[in-house]
Amino acid sequence: MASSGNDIAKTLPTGAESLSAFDRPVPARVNAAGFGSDVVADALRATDIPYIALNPGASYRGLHDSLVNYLGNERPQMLLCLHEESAVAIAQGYAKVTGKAMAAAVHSNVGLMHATMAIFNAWCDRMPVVILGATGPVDAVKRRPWIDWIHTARDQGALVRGYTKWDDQPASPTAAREAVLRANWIANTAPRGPTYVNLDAEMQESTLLEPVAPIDAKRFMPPVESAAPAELIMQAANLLRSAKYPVILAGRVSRNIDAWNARITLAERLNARVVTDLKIGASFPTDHPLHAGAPGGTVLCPEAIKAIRAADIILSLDWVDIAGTIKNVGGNVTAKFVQVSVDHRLHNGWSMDYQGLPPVDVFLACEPDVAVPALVNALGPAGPRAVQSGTKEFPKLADGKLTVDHLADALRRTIGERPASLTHVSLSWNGASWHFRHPLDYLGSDGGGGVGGGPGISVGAALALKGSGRFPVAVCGDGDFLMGVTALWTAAHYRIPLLIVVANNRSFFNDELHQERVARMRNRPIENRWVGQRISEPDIDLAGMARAQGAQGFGPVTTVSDLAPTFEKAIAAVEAGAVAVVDVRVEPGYTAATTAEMTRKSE
Ligand SMILES: Cc1ncc(C[n+]2csc(CCOP(=O)(O)OP(=O)(O)O)c2C)c(N)n1
Ligand SMILES: [Mg+2]
Repeated sequence: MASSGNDIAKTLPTGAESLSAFDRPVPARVNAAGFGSDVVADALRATDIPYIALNPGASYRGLHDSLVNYLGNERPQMLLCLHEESAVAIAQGYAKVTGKAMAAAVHSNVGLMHATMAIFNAWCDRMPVVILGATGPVDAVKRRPWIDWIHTARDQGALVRGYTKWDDQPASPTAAREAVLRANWIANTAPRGPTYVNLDAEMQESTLLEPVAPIDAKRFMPPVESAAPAELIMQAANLLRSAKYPVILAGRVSRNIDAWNARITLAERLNARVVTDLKIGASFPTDHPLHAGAPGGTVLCPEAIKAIRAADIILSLDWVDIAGTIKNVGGNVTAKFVQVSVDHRLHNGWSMDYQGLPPVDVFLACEPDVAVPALVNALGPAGPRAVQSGTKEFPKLADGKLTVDHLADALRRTIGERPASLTHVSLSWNGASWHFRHPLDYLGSDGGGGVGGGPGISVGAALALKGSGRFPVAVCGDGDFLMGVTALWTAAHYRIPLLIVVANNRSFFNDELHQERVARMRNRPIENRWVGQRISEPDIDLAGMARAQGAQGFGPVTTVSDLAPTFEKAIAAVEAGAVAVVDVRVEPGYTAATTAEMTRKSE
């Protein structure tokens, strides 16, 4: 089973075909590379990257010309974005579905500065993105006055080096070709992440004195697989076999359905409770009897806490934060740990997203997709075991005020039997309100906690899902939606169907809870928690903002009874090819467990 990326890309339409009607340039009848940037464009095509999301800038006008007039705006096709943050977020969302990198191009200095949060999100989410940037001529003599000087910096890559896997500033077209291939190779090799190539404007615009020698590009981007030694697999299997109360922490895994089924086989073979995490994409069927409660975000559900506390052996499938989880369940975890991960290869001195150092008894340095079938094999067959059953009920809906649970309930019922992908959920989302039964049912969170990523990530995911028969739907907080809303224009322009439902509590509510907690700790009035947080007076017309991007806007929906009829209309619009946004005015509030955790008086 391939662990690098997954096979979804093979089963989906290439997308490039479905968008090829848009933004067609007149034929430029250029057959041979004539400039440095033509060589870069050829290298990009050799990577098979179908799209390059971008916001333009003179620093890469050479490359821009090559993409349009040399490649004819296909393979890769440009996706124009209104903000660099959405360009990179779209690439992140695309990778969440396909497991593969798309490209994003950003202008020198300022464009890269705009892109940084999205790059950080992709980094923490371990999603591959090939970012192309540029610099004014490195040779100062060649710089245009003023603008080329302000948009040139020494070591521009330093802006993003702490949260990219690799960066380069190649000095010649041949070196740039190598840099693009290497950037693509490194981004797509586990642990995946963004890479950055800074293209000198002068190098791009230089005339080729002679053609660069052709190469077989595929040979420079070999697929890389890691496997754990058989002896360690056996040690892990022996530990797991001896377990009375095994727990699997199902973390960063691929969207591959065979790997999904292998995890079910392993859990059933061990009779292990399985814990999943809303921070990352679906990793185990949440309505399986072995799934412990509902998937949590920062706060684990009581069933998961109980299972982890009781565990004697814990198998982490690249769980995002083992040490933090131990802390969150009260610290008294006596289990032995088997860790399956290659994440340590990425850790650096700048970003601490590697989390606390966890105790590990057997370490399998490979991807979970590779380890799980090997463990199943090593364990060998076993008789049927009694499968424990947990409660899998959807949240009870309170009468009266419209809550996020009402929103989720009506949305789930209206979507009905359609295969749907939740491309994003709000911070207020209750993990119990939706079952994930396929790796594409849920794509995980923004990764880096960067609010504003939701719309762009969802557009990128919807792009990858276009034509797959899966219905893309996002639930965004109003704060998240407002910061990223202009990403919707890109979806509208390229006719990428997508439904976004805004859980609009008219507040940056997460931080109201933080202010409440501080007030409790300091014995100050909690009534003031809303000041500097509420987004009202005036209320923002979210449906109007959607319409302004070329999407269809619905709402505000203010009553429970209006939810389903409005969702029906919005779903019909999306099925007819539109981008639709439904503004739902929800009562501010998080799940009881999250609220209790966030507002407790003690540290
Ligand atoms: C770029 C960025 N700015 C600020 C924050 C701090 N922050 C975390 S959650 C949050 C509120 C988000 O509001 P919304 O999306 O409406 O979700 P809600 O908490 O209201 O459900 C903020 C401001 C952040 N994480 N990222
Ligand atoms: Mg909000």
